[in-house]
Amino acid sequence: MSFDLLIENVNIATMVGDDYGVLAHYDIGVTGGRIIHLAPTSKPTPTRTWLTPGLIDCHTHLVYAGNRANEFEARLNGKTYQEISAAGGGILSTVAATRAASEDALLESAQNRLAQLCREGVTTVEVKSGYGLDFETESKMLRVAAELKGAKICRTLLAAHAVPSEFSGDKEGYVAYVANKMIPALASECDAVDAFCEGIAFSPTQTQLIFDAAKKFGLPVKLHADQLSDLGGAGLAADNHALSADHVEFTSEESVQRMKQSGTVAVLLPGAFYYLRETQKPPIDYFRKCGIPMAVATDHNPGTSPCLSLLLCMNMACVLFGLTPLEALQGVTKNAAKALGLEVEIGTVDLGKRADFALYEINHPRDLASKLGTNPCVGRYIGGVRQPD
Ligand code: DI6
Ligand code: FE
Repeated sequence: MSFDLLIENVNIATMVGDDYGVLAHYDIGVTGGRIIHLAPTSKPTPTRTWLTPGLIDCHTHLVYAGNRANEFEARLNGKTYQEISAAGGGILSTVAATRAASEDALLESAQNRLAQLCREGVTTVEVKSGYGLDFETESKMLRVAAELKGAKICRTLLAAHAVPSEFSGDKEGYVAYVANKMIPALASECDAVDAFCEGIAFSPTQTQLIFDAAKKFGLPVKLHADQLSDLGGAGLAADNHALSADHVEFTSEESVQRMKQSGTVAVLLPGAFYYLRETQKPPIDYFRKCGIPMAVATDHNPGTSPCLSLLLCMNMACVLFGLTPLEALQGVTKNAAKALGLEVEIGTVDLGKRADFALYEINHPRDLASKLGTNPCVGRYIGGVRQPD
């Protein structure tokens, strides 16, 4: 049998089933971008090369301009994230920089960040808008996301991220503008719609208006929910059949019950928890008890998680939130695929799936979450095509 690509004698963590799904000393064959052959190798020799599904970062804000190190410093001098935001810093300072930046400059900086993320074996990345908050800049951000090279990109419209200065004092007016103008005009440029449901951002009622508009265009929804307080965001997301509820530190058991009903994924963002020195942890035990799939993502953004290492976020999910290394790897493969609605295509190594995978020099896949600051990735394939290092 001949293939477009044949990799021989690797150990595979397929992530099929409830465990790593280990296939030791296997060959994997790809044709037409799909996995069509998985079989024990004919000449097994000792190997430390492991093949996993390509990693998926299912929550990032990768496109932006500016720098917020001043806020990191201000927080360590005693200010809170909410105080900085109320004083016009926070998201709005990145909005000003992003509006002012040229499309080329935005693309160059985002392309650089993407390259760093991918080095560790990432092959699919979700990228949100949300630092434009006007039609022109939101569409500029989505265009830049579409031009990124080196990974599969899923685009999310996050126009309801903050209230821009033009609508200062008129949150309702901005929500109406997003629902009636931005979502209709940008529906064909994105794969999903997100919002920030929080005291410093949008209320559950306003979030519902955004979701209603998204649904008119058949767009799936997701939500920044319960990051700093419990407004019932994850429950609201679940009631709207959201793909995911993200952050979820303050999520109540009642909301988790509603997530269970709808199959909504809990996306854990330990980088933001760490960077803001938060103390309220997501209800991991209750997620487990209810069988809620948990994903792990970087939430890369300039204000609350300027982190470009998904492997580090896996480690943080273990150390800070108590995930097991297996759960952390599920969180960046099959559960992250589900958070993007792509579980039929990617997230496991299985016959018929897209041939997106990563190669690592490790002893066992548990090593991926167990170490920090090292990068054992030695290869990356998208649709069976080897990606440049
Ligand atoms: N939560 C986050 O962690 C990012 N957005 C959000 O709603 C932070 C965005 C920022 O501070 O720039
Ligand atoms: Fe975020």
